[in-house]
Parts: sequence; C-alpha cells; structure tokens
Amino acid sequence: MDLQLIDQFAKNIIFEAGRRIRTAFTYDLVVETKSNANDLVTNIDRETELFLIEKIKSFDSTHKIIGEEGMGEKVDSLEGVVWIIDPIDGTMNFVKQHRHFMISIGIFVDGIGKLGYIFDVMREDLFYAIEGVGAWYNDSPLRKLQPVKIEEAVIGINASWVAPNRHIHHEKVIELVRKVRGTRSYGSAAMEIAFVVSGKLDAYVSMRLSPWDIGGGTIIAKEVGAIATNLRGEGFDFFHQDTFIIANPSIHQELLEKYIVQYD
Ligand code: 2AM
Ligand code: CA
Ligand code: CA
Ligand code: CA
Repeated sequence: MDLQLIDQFAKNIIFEAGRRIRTAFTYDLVVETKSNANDLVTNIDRETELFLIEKIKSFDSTHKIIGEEGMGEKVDSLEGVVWIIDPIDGTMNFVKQHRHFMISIGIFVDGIGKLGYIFDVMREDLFYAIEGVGAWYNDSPLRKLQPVKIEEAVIGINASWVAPNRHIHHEKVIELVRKVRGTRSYGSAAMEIAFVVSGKLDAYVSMRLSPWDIGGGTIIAKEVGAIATNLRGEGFDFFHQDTFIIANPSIHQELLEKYIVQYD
C-alpha cells in the first residue's frame, strides 16, 4: 500500500473541500437540528461529506468511508482501508462564527491508524501525521510534547463541567480550574485536539464524542506522544460514542485520578 500516494490525494481533496466550503458563505445555508436543538447540521456539511466520498470512491472503490452525516454505505468493521471523516467539525461555529471549524479525517488500514488530518478551513492550517513517520503543522514538524505541570497547564474544557451534573464530580473540576494556568473552550473537538498535539493546549476533555470527532486527531496524537483515552482510561472504540480525554503524557493520569472523575 502506497501511503505517500494516499497522503497526497487526501491533502488534495481536503484543500479542495475547504475551498468549496469557503465559497458556500456567498449563498444561503440551510440549518437543521439533529438530536437536540443545539445539535446542528447544514446542507454544506452533507454536500462536503458527499464530495469527499465521491472523490475517495473514484480514487479507490475498495476504500470504505464512515462519515458523520451518514452519506456513505454502512461500514461495520475496520477491515481494509477505512476513512473516518467529519466534513465539518464545529458546525455551530461554522453557522454562527464563520470560523473555528475543521475538516477531520483519519485513515485506518486493518484497524491501525495510518494517516490523520485536521484542517482549519478558514485559516487554511493543516495538522497531519503519517504513522511511524511523524506529524506536521503545515510545513513544520511537530515535536514530541514536553512535560508540563498541572499548575502550568492550559486545558480545553467546557463551562458545563463546573456545574453540578450526573456524570462528573464537579467539585474536583472546580479545583482543577483553580489550579491550572488557564482554560479554553473552542467548540470544535478536532480543533482542540489539534491544539493539544501542537502544544497550544495541554489537555482537552469531552463528555461525549463520536469516532469522526477524534479519528484524525488520535493518529496525530500518537506521533507526538499525546495520550488519548476515554475517562475510564481505556482506548477509544471506533463504533460508539464515549467520553474523551487527550492530554500531554505528563498530566494524563493525574487528570483522570484527581480531577476528571466520573461517577460509577
Ligand atoms: P460537530 O460540530 O461535528 O457536530 C462541540 O459541539 C463539539 O462536540 C464539536 O466538535 C461537535 O462536532 C462535537 N459534538 C459531538 N456530539 C455532538 C452533539 N450531539 N451535539 C453537538 N456537538 C457534538
Ligand atoms: Ca454534528
Ligand atoms: Ca464533530
Ligand atoms: Ca460534523
């Protein structure tokens, strides 16, 4: 399998999809809701996913595609070459802010993450990795993450974590928020993961993510030594939603043991 060839092709269709999305702002978006009133999807999410699927299928019809908007065929195993794609990660940012949304793609071969991409569509910034070769931010190699102390860490966390809730011991989260150097919340999981792998954040946590939110990011994570698990410390299963944490390796365990503690 020629990974370099697939890598070049993947970058080409990501850049082309990005150009198409940027021109979409010149005409009307059709915004609908999915599981709840804040779970948005637009015609551009669907059109972008369809565009990517058609390109991938014409590149190699044996490649399988799992996409958030379900525009492809049903895929129930990671056998062969499987693309896990999120055409727009951060749809609410796309609709409301016209920035801070990503195209996220992970390419797996027989279940092993080989190529990962997170593309900031408006900034035209690409974070990507080739398994065992390295990771890059545009043309610059990403370095292995250097150790950081909790007191110096900047973490991506949503404000809802400090309110009483059914899932997490929120008093421990309050303690964490007081202890760290700062917190951020960007509204795009892929963007926050891209920031962790490039050292712009030291950790990011989420109550519930799906395979396409993290498929690309976890492949980049491995190359820089970031640790990605669910909040029980286990590897992510690519067919279900789950809790999620990605962190600098020096604080991952401490975050899970002391601060981000789930109820049983
Ligand atoms: P999305 O924009 O592709 O849906 C903040 O909402 C982050 O969580 C985004 O990365 C978003 O991805 C993701 N997310 C996952 N599940 C979601 C849901 N049910 N509703 C809204 N956002 C969701
Ligand atoms: Ca969505
Ligand atoms: Ca997403
Ligand atoms: Ca999406």
